[in-house]
Amino acid sequence: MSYVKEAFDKVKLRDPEQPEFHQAVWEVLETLEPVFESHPEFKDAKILERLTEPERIITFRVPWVDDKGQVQVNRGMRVEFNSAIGPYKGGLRFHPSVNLGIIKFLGFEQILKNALTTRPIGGGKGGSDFDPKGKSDMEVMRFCQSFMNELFRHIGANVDVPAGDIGVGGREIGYMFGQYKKLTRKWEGVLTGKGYGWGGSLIRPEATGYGQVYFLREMLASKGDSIEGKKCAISGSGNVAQYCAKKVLSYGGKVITMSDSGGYIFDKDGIDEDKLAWIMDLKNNRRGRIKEYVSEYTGAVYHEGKRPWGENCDIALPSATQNEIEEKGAKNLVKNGCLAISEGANMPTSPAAYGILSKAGILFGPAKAANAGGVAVSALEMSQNAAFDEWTSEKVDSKLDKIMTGIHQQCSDAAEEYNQKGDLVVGANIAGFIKVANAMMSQGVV
Ligand code: NDP
Ligand code: 2IT
Repeated sequence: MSYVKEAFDKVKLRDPEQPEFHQAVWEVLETLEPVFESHPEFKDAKILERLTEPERIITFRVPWVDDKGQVQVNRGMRVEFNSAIGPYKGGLRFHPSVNLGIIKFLGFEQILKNALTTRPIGGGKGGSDFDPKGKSDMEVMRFCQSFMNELFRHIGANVDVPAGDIGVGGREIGYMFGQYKKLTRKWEGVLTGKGYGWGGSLIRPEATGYGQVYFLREMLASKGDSIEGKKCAISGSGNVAQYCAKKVLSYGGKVITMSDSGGYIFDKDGIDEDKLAWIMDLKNNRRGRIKEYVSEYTGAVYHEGKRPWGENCDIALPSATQNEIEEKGAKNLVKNGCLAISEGANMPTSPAAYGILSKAGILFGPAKAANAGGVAVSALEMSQNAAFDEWTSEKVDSKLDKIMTGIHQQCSDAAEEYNQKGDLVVGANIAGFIKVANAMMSQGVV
């Protein structure tokens, strides 16, 4: 049996009930065999075995009182996965589906993603099975404060720096930051994605979606093509999807779909700047459902319980959640002549779907490269906080653009070096892995 398969079997055996974690690990390990041929020292140092076992896992009870005076109990967790190249860094997800396997998959992805950003940040992830949907602002505040009442012991500006993910945006980061400050008496860059004016970086809200589209631009440019005039199917309508749509529009692309967990909207005339502003108000302020779009824009159609991949599009931009492109969706995308996919969500493409897309030769930007813009600007926020400085949007955006262009280059170069030219999945895995493995080699067995 090959070394990577053996290492993977051990991972499965140790935690058999974590399918998403297994999927994330295997998607990486299956591409690393050639690295161990040229670097046998990584095998001797058990880098894989160490990389797949978190340095530390913290789980805790989060009790809080709802608006009716009832006591509620959720579970909180933080997986401090790998600190070889910097403090643990990665988001917090609040969603009823959250469990340890999901947080471990996200934390594992984050290690390699963060390495690709070229910033000194290690990998971590956390969250809770708390569902912010339908909760009042005061309920969300009480939950966030209770969550931080335990988490504050484990984090710090140079230790572990959480941020947002599904269900955690500016509002939640604000409440958690306030509680951290009250408990520790420290104003420090312990969370990123803070509000502008109290330590938040300009362009952080935009960064993941913008970065996803900069990565797409680079993939298309490598084939002499561009975004202009392309029909883009976007899933999700949260933070990543919104700014992905905005950047597509600025490059002259046409956005034909957006979605939420209820279904998707198709607008044949395109979702333009004004319609997007309406969606952003719906989602960020009124906290409504995407189906309300068709009452406002009557030319559009709502498809209940469906995902947008059956629509005829040139480009697919999955920006909602894991495994949202499955076999059927992938077959439809191929059939309809889709040219490129840039992943905004983490692990949105199932392994079977990826097999179909890759066989068809569709340009594919994997999440750990294509969505790294968010965490990259988080690292820029940490730099600004550490220096008590504030940069202009132009400065942050231009750094983001350079980082994304650089990540595309790193992935292309690594794929070529390992004789798999053009395979950005292989390139992202190898480039990220080698950086972390070298750091681990230098630091001894810890
Ligand atoms: P938000 O909470 O802002 O938005 C999430 C969107 O995805 C919503 O439209 C939501 O619909 C939809 N969604 C969530 N879960 C499901 C589900 N199970 N099935 C269908 N739709 C679902 O989160 P973000 O935009 O921040 O995150 C989106 C994705 O991007 C995630 O995979 C996240 O890990 C990834 N990501 C986020 C980064 C960031 O900086 N925020 C950085 C890099 C990656 P509904 O409102 O109905 O739940
Ligand atoms: O998946 C991700 O990269 C994020 N949710 C952002 C993490 C961060 O620390 O900004």
